[in-house]
Amino acid sequence: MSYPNVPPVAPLLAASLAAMTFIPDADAQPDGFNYDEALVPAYALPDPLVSLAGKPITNAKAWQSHRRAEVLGLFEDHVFGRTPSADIDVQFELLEGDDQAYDGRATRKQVRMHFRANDHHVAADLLIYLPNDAKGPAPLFVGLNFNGNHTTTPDPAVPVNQNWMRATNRDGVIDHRSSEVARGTSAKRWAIEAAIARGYGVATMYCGDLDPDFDDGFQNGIHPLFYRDGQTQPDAHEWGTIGAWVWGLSRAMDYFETDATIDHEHVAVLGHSRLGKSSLWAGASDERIAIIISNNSGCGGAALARRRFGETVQRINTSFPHWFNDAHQAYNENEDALPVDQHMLIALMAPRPVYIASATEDVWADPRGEFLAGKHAEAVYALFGKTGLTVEDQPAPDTPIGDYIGYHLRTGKHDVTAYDWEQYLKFADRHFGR
Ligand code: GTR
Repeated sequence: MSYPNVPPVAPLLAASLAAMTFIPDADAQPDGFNYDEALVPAYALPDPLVSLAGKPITNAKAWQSHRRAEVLGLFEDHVFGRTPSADIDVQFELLEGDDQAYDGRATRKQVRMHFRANDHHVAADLLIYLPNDAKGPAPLFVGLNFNGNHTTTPDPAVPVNQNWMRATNRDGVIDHRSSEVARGTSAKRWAIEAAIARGYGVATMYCGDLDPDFDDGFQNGIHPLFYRDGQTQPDAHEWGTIGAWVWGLSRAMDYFETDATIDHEHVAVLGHSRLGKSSLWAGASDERIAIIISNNSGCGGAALARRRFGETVQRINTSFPHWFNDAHQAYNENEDALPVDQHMLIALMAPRPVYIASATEDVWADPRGEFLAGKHAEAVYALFGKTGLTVEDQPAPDTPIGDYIGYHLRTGKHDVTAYDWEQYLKFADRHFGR
């Protein structure tokens, strides 16, 4: 696979300078943003239960047959972008498999997904572990990863991903290219052994296989596969990078449907931070996903945009102009004009179970705004006779709550921890009847 517009490999000197000055994206709580609850502006949220024509939506049938599509369309047009329709040839190639992974407790499969159109070819590798003591097809957690499949596990059979990496000059990545040193560096974020022990499979894929996480005008990754004759970049309402990542998750869902060892009706999608925004968008756009988990997803994810607490729409569109569609730029410092807010993204999961997780030190992501998005989505769950969070106020740290909308505020930083996974496993056990 080759990416024509990947930035050139920088000289070593520049690399070591960058290493000294590198500030992790997600740990920053930049100055000039509001972190004071008392300074949150007054705002009015759009009502998920009033149609564009002004009609009240009073039952599940009206939501499912009409209003849901309207809300989904608003997120497509104004936030994440529309996925163009195009004829893409998709093929799955089993690269290898081994039933002795994790000391014989799991079976590993590595599946290469090939995407071809317009003389372009892009491949994305799906790494799957399934429990060996499963009584039948295994339910599964699937999630995108930030730095390559080889970083999610110490398993030496997973090849080092050769594609461009956003993070650089740390954790075995030099000049945006990974190495053997990176193996297992994100393993703490992937509770593969805990999941296997409880009868779940885990599947993951590197988001940069689908679209490298930088703003190159959409010349690399899967976007060019979808261009019409003469088109050189997505139209204003078409998708950005998050849309491409989510398209890849749906192709993974297609694969699961072909694999008899996977219970494709019991798949939970999980994502952290930008990949948590992606797991929510995946759950909204692909109703085959049975449980949706947003870990510290923040602005553009679970956090209400109108609160302008921590990261704002303008800031995210400036730092990451490629994540959303071009039309989303119109809402920079103009959140009140958005025809949606993120409670409506949560509502698009209904009636499926959704879990929103925050962390006490992750104020950039607005933990309270993440909770409130769940709160304001409850009205849609109620149409289905389902209870949501079950509480009125944001719970104390480390107190998981919720029925169909799960929530916790973990003590600590912007991260995915064993504690977070423990709550997701319990939530899945409960909703999958295990
Ligand atoms: C930050 C960004 C957040 C979040 C985070 C991450 O820089 O502002 O919205 O997406 O990166 O993905 O780690």
